[in-house]
Amino acid sequence: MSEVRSPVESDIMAHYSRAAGHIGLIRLANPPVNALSSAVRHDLCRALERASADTGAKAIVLCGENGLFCGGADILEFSKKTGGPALVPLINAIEAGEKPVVAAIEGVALGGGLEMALGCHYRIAHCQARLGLPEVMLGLLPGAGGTQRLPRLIGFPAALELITTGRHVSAEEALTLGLVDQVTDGDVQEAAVKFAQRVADEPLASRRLSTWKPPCPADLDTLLQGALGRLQSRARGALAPVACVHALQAATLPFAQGIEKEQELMATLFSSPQARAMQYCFFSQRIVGKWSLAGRANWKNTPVRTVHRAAVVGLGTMGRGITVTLVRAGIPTVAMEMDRGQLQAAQQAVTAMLEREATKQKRSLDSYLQLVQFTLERRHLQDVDLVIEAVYEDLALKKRLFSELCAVCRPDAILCTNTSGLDVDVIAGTTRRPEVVVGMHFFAPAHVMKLLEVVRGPRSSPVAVATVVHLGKLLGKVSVVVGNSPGFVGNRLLKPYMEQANFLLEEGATPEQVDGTLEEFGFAMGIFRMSDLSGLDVGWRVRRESGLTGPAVRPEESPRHRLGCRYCPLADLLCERGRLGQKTGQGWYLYEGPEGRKALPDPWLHGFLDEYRRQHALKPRRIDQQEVLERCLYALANEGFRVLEEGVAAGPEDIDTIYVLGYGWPAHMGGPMYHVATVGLSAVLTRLEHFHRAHPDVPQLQPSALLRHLVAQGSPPISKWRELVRVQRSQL
Ligand code: 3H9
Repeated sequence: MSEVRSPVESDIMAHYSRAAGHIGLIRLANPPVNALSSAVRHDLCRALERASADTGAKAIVLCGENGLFCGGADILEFSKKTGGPALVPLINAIEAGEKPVVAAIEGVALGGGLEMALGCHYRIAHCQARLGLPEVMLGLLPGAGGTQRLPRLIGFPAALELITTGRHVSAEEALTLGLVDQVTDGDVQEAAVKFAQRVADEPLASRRLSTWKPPCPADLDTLLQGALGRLQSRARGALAPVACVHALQAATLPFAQGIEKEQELMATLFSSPQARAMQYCFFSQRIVGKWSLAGRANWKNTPVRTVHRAAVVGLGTMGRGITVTLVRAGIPTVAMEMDRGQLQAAQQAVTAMLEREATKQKRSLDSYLQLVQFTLERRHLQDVDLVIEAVYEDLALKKRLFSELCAVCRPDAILCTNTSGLDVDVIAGTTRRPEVVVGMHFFAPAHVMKLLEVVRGPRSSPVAVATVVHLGKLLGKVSVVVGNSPGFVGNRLLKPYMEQANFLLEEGATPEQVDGTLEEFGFAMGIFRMSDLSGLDVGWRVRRESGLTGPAVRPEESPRHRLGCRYCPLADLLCERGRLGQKTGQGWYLYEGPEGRKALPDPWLHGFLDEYRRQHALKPRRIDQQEVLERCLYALANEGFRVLEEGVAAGPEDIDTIYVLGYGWPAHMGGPMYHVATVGLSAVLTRLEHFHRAHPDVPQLQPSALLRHLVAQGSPPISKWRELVRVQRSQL
């Protein structure tokens, strides 16, 4: 062992001690999640040696401190060169030991943590514990024997599902699957010690999973081939899910050969750019939680109010999803509508959604329904701690509602508006208490999507922001605190991206070509299919309200220019013809009918584009995939730099989290800012300069000052941008 470790007891990260009744106890101590860092692995080896040499100990319990078993390998060490014993032989040594080892699982056993538990001879879990092999979410596979031991223990179909999705399972489900031997609602260490006493003299041979013959169902080949086919089309270019299936396939081989294959596949993934991107996403989602406001208020020093009771006002699609999300998190909720018919429809829809949730969670529907009160009456808002307004996206309507909310709610109640881009401060200005008003931009479907943009108005109080961020976490969301700029961060960046896509149509591309390129890049959906899904009328209304189209436009104005800048009226023309997307069965694509899902190329649209180009004397040209990607994605990222310059987002991690969790950007490509950092800032600047020269009437293609500044600084790594931007802004 090359590493020299301090002998101070408090530094030791795997303590050995003796528990009652001749049981040795090894306790991992590496807060916050007892990750298996090189130091932990080193100390665990020593602890195991002590335990096996301790003649007074007949069996061993392995547990973790801080109410948590183990969160897996130390992800922070993946980018460093570290020493310490490797995990695979360490787990093999636990399994091969002569004394039974019982894993006492509380909190979580994830990744390498669960793989270590699979190397133990028995597993006891606390009823609240969660278990899983989430490596695929980090661009990896379970590379410490997980792909070989798990199918031996729970069978191929279940192992395949858990490993390729990275899903966490509850202790109860783990028991049903045979992943754990016992579940307790008491002290898990005590239960494990008792269990260890019971099994201390039992023969161990049959408890070593590596010696088990994998149960090979007759249809295994079909199962694995089917999974490969599905994943290849769904993974959108991600390597890890496919590698997981190949590693599982190797579990039909003798254990040692299977491990060899697992290691080989892991080595390829480990050094891949995709794994780096996904690990960046993991840490970004944690960094965004560390928000700070102008002044000194931040996530650490700001108190959070407990939301004992919440309300949702407006029960359209978003309001219903938000209600389900609150109820699912156990928060008593008043669900309010203004119209009796709407209320009844919403009650039915919410009940049906909760019924599905109850079945999934194996809970009674009543346990959910008793948390929700449907009402038409404002007085029911009097005692709530927080209201989420989710009415139609109409500023006048929202302003009216907020002045009423201010009159009816408690003075300290936090008033939130679910808006995708309206001015939160204007809404706050209609109340006597603008400090309690915060924006909460949920993404549809609100009970599914993990992203929440928390919009801090200039007058929002730190406590209100902190409370909403905390509520987001309780709802299972990743909250990103953003500034109050039109479209906030997500929708603001969407504008130049969409504009470029539209300009490309004018210049000769088709929606299929643009979408195909973006989907090949890894987007869940190309921009035109996405517009069809959300409805073309949404943007049309915004453009009419802002005078870009509609009666406010002077007849002498060129249809392709507004305020001196290039403008593409194609989407407006489709809307004028009633082509609003999926809802009308026609948009950028053709659908089987209204509400149809399958986007088909539309010969009418191709003819319409030809005619439009003829009318405007636009000579179509061949546009290659690289231009589609560069124009769309660099314009988007360029706006991202502007958002950073203005302090609307605190760092590139915020923008990337928003795009990965809310806009279908592939996690294995990190996010728009990560993407341009990977391509190279100087190369991106050169391309933007080139495109701006070619299209001088498109300001979004003009490279932002921050991009130029970063290039002038020698293109520092993305991990440094946050601090650079903060320092630069503090000097303004
Ligand atoms: C693996 O095991 C590979 C093996 O198969 C093979 C190896 C050969 N490492 O999320 P939180 C930090 S791959 C390092 O806010 P929560 C996290 O960054 C690993 N750090 O708390 C944060 O730091 P900070 C497979 C980690 O209560 C702090 O802990 N395992 C790790 O909401 C708190 O995290 C996984 O993928 C780690 N493994 O959720 C599990 N985990 O305070 C990944 C966390 O500085 N972890 N941190 O911001 C999680 O899913 C969640 O963190 C967990 C706790 C559920 C554990």
